Formats: sequence, structure tokens, C-alpha cells
Amino acid sequence: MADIENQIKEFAKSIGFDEVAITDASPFLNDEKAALERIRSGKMDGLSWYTEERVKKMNHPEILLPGAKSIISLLTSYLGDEPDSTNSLKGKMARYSWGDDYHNVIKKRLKILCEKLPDILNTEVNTRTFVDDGPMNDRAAARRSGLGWVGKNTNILNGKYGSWFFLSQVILDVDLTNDSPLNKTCGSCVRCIDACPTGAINDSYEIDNQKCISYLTIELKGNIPVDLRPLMGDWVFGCDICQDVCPVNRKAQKGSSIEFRQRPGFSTPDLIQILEMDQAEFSKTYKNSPVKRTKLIGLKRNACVALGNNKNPDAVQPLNEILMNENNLLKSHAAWALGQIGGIDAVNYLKQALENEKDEDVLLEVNLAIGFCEENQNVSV
Ligand code: B12
Ligand code: SF4
Ligand code: SF4
Repeated sequence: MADIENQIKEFAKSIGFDEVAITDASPFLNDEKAALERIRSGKMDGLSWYTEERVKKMNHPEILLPGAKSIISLLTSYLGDEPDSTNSLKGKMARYSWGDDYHNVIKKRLKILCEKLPDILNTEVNTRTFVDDGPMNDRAAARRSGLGWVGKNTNILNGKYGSWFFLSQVILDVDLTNDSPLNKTCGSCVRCIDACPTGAINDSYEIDNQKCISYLTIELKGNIPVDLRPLMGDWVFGCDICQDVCPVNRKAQKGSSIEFRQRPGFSTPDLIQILEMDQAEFSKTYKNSPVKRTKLIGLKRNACVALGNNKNPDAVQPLNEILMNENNLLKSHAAWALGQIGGIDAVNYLKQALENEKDEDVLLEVNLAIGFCEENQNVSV
């Protein structure tokens, strides 16, 4: 039988998966308990689709595929080039978003794998596949199959590829021989906890979703809370800090998928260009890229925050264009950014906005920004 498992693994690697491991399809009861506790303690707030009902489904493979017996857990590394150089008019995007949209790339490979399974198994087989696109607990399958272990930053860590990878699975209704979970932990290391700028990670292997920059830049659709904006640095899509500092990633091997290599300029995008982008340019630039998830308005909002944190006076004029011409969400974040940068020009633009603006929420942000300039930069207003 081990021959069959080896054939599956070899075939999966031949079509682009970097690591493969197998577990059974019994429920992930401890993971279900941990996820329910996370929801009940408010740490998954902000993700309205992450419900108790979904947690039940994602930890019970037999609900996802009737007769489910096994899960093939697959690792696809996206580690490739080093980031481009940066400066105070550029932002940062998380590594996983530098290339093509992983859903499309990996879904195609999963389909090829499923088509090959009847040949290898010499029997009919029913399958269901997942790549971060449905109610399946990707990390739980990876942990139990031994594809990796759980880090305090909650990412799955793998001895060869670090944590720079996407997870996907095939659930199938045929019994296979399982691999074993790894007996590894982070020990006394707390680097990711210390490095996380918003304090989103705690010592119990938990993330507070609403504090995570990944959530704030990608999933959150409205206003970014004012107290978190200064902590977000120049991240405009996702965040890699807790992975960059992780010692397991120091010697991580690059992946084999050329689809995830960096598209020009994606690691450190030009923030002023983002502010000036129209919908047509956004759609063209981010076609088949994970970045399209944040939509043009989300990316512009994030660029305002990054420019406010970078404090380059060359951003004042473009931010004023946003303050005058865009919708209220963007006006609010541009006002905040002008307040952070400060200086005579920024304050004058904010004062003009006080005269012309009608929306109460925007006016509040403008007043706060002027107050911030008064307190911190001694600019006479
Ligand atoms: C919701 C979600 C998010 C949310 C919440 C993140 C979170 N920590 O839960 C946000 C938007 C913040 C997010 C961010 C990111 N995400 Co995300 N996300 C998901 C998603 C859809 C569900 C994860 C989930 O169920 N979370 C809920 C909590 C309860 O689960 P958990 O923290 O993973 O904890 C599990 C285990 O740790 C275990 N457990 C809990 N407590 C304890 C304690 C101990 C001691 C142990 C041993 C185990 C354990 O039980 C839990 C449930 O199984 C999955 C895809 C999927 N369908 O599974 C991708 C997924 C987890 N994300 C992924 C990625 C790449 C990211 C980012 C790195 C992207 C980026 N660069 O910005 C960041 C990383 C942030 C971080 N440090 O986690 C990858 C992770 C790959 C990996 N190596 O682990 C996944 C698997 C997508 C994929 N298919 O590749 N994500
Ligand atoms: S992704 Fe960034 S904000 Fe989120 S937990 Fe990691 S370091 Fe903190
Ligand atoms: S930085 Fe340290 S504590 Fe955090 S996941 Fe990596 S090994 Fe674990």
C-alpha cells in the first residue's frame, strides 16, 4: 500500500506541489474547540463569514465529502526573489501577493491530481478540493498529516520551506496510509510576539484578528481604527513581519512555482501611483493577482495610511487631491495622513477642507489632524 501513497506524492510533486503528506478524515475536534473559543472571545471579530456553523463544517471532513476517508495535504511554496529596494514614497506588500493568484494556479493542479487518482488507486474515487476557498481547516489538516507544526504566530512551519507557503487539500473517499504529526513546538522563542507591531499575537498560539495588519489591509472594508494606523508602518497589502523574524524561515528553501515570482514593482509599490490610479489601471495591474481582493478603494486607503506613517512631504499635494476629490472613506484617511506629515502646506490644506467639507465624519478627522499638528509639530494654525 505504501507504494500507492508514494505514487500519489511523486505525481503531486511532478505537477508543482512542493511537499505532500496524508492524514485520515476524522474530525479535528481540538481545532474545532480552539476555533470556537477564538470566536467566543471576540478574536475572530470582523470576519462575518467566520461563524460557528462554518467552524463545525471546516473541522468535519465527513460533512464536506460524504464517505470521506483520507486527506492529501499539499504545500506550495511561494518563496522566490528578495524584495525590491524601498523608500518613503513606497509601500510594502506581503510576499504571497507578489505573483499570480494562488487560488487559480493551485486549483488547476488539484484538478490534475484528482484526475490521476483513479489510475494510481485502480478504483473509482470521489474527491473534494480546497485551496483557501471554502469551509475547510487548511492548517489542521497540515498539522495532523505532519506537513508542518504550528508556530506561535499560528502559521504552519515546515523544516524545509519555513512558513512561506500555501496550503491545499484533496479529501477523498478511499482509505490511505497516514503520515504522523510532528512532535515540534516553538519552545521558548517569542520573536514573532515581540516583533508584531500591533500586539496581535499572544503566547497561547492565538491571533487577535482585528489587530492583525493582514486583516486591516485586506479584509476590513471601512475605516481603519485611528489608534492602529500609526502601528501599520508601510504595509499596504498583508503583513510578513511575524514570518520575517521567525528563525525557522532563515534557511527556507525557494519554491518551484514560477507563477509566484514577483511581478515588477509588486513587493514595494509606488504609493503616489496608487493614489492616482483609476479603476481601469487597477484592474489591469492586478488582474489575476491576490491584491485585487482589497479593491481599488481599499488599496488607496492603505496607501494613505502608509504615506502618513512614512512622513515624506512630497506626499502632501497628492494626499490633498484625495482630500478634495475622493469619497468620504478616502478623505478621512488622507486627512489623517496630512496630519501625520504636518508642515505649513499640510495644515493649510486641512484648513481649506474645514471650510469646504460637509460630511461630519470627515470633518472630525480633519479637526483631529489639525489638533495633532498643533500638539506634535508646533505648527501655528
Ligand atoms: C481567517 C484567516 C486569516 C485571518 C485570521 C488569521 C488567524 N490566525 O486565524 C487573517 C486575515 C488575519 C489572516 C492572515 C494571514 N493569513 Co490567513 N487564513 C485564514 C483562513 C481562511 C482560516 C484560518 C482560521 O481558521 N483561523 C481561525 C483560528 C481559530 O485558527 P488558527 O489560528 O489557524 O489556529 C488553529 C491551530 O493553530 C490550532 N490551535 C489553536 N490553538 C492552538 C494552540 C496550540 C498550542 C496548538 C499546537 C494548536 C492550536 O487550532 C486552530 C484551528 O485549527 C485560512 C484558510 C483556511 N480555510 O483554513 C487562511 C490561512 C491560515 N492564511 C494563510 C496566510 C498565508 C496568511 C498570512 C500569512 C497572509 C499575509 N502575509 O498577510 C497572514 C498571517 C497572519 C497570521 N500570523 O496568522 C495561510 C497560512 C499558511 C501557513 N503557512 O500556515 C492559510 C492556511 C491559507 C492557505 N490555504 O494557504 N488569515
Ligand atoms: S501578520 Fe503582522 S500584524 Fe498580523 S500577527 Fe503577524 S506581525 Fe502581527
Ligand atoms: S518566531 Fe519563534 S515563536 Fe514565532 S513562530 Fe517562529 S519559532 Fe515560533
